[in-house]
Amino acid sequence: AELVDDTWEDHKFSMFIHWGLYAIPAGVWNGQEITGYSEQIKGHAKIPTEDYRKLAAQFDPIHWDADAVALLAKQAGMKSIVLTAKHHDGFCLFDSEYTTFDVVDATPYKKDIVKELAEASKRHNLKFGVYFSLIDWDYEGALPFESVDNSDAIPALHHQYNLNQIEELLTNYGDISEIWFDMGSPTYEQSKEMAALVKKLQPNCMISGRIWNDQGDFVVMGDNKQPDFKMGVPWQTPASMFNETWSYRSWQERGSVADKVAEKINDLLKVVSAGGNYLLNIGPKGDGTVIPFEKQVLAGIGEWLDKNGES
Ligand code: JFZ
Repeated sequence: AELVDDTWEDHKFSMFIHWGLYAIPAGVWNGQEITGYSEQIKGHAKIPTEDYRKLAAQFDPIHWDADAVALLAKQAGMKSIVLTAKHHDGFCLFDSEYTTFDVVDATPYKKDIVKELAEASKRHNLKFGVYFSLIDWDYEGALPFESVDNSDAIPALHHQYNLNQIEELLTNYGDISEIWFDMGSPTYEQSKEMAALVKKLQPNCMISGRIWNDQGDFVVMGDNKQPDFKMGVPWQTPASMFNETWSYRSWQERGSVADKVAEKINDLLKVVSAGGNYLLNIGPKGDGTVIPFEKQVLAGIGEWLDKNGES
C-alpha cells in the first residue's frame, strides 16, 4: 500500500542514517581503535578542530546513491527516513549559509546530501526527516565536548545559529516529517523558541522529545529500549544495529545476518505492538557504500514482513 496522508504514528518502521565526516576514520584515529560511539570520534579521540576539519577534503562519497538508499528503505518495509543533517561534530550534510563547514562548501563532493535524500525519499513515496544536534563541537562559542555531561544552557550565539539552521532545514527541503533534536541542555525559553519556529514553518513536522522542556511531540526511548507502561503519547525507539556505535565502524564485530534479522524483527514487533515507531539505523561508509551486512539485514526484515506483515 502506498503512503498517502497518514500520520507520523502510522510510520511504524523507519530508517535512521548516521553519516558524516566521522564515517571516514570509521572508529580509528592515529592507528588506534577508539571506543565510544564512532560518530563522536572527534570528542573521544580528542581530535583538534583544525585536524578534524581536514576530513572534509577527503569526503567524496562516490558510492552514495540516494535513490538506492530510499529503495532499500522501501524494500525493508519502512515508511520514512531520518538523516543526520548535523551531528555533534558540527559538520552539515546540507548547504548552510551560516557555516562553511558543510558538504557543499568544504568537500570535493560539493552536493547537498540532505537535498539529494529529501528528493529521493519523495520520489519513492517515503517521508523524510532530519536529525539536528543541539551540541556542536565545531561552532566557536558553543560548549566543548568536555561539557557534554554538564547541564549548561546553550550559549546565546549558538542558539541563534541553531535557529538559523533549523529555518534552513525546514525551508529548503520540502516537507520534513520529523526533526530529531538531540543532546544539549536548552533552557525552557530556548526549547520554546525552537518549537515555535518549527511549528511556524512546518506545522505538521513532529518534534523529538530531546528538544526538552516538554516541547516535543513524541518521546524518544533509549537505544533499543521499550516502555514498560502504556505511553499515551506518540513515541519512538531508535535502534542501532550493534549497540556500540551508530555510525560506521571499521572494526565492528557483526555476527550473522540471520541472527540480526531475527533480533530486529523481534524488537520491531515489540515496539509496534506497543504502539511505538521503530527507527532502525544504518551507518554508511565514508565513500557512501551501505555495507552488505546492513543491506542484507534490511532485506531480510522486508522479506519477513512481506510474508507475515500487514502492509
Ligand atoms: C545520542 C547521540 O549522542 C548519539 O551519538 C546518537 O546520535 C544517538 C542516536 O543519540 O545518544 C543518546 C542520547 C540519549 C540516550 C541514548 C543515546 N538515552 O537517553 O538513552
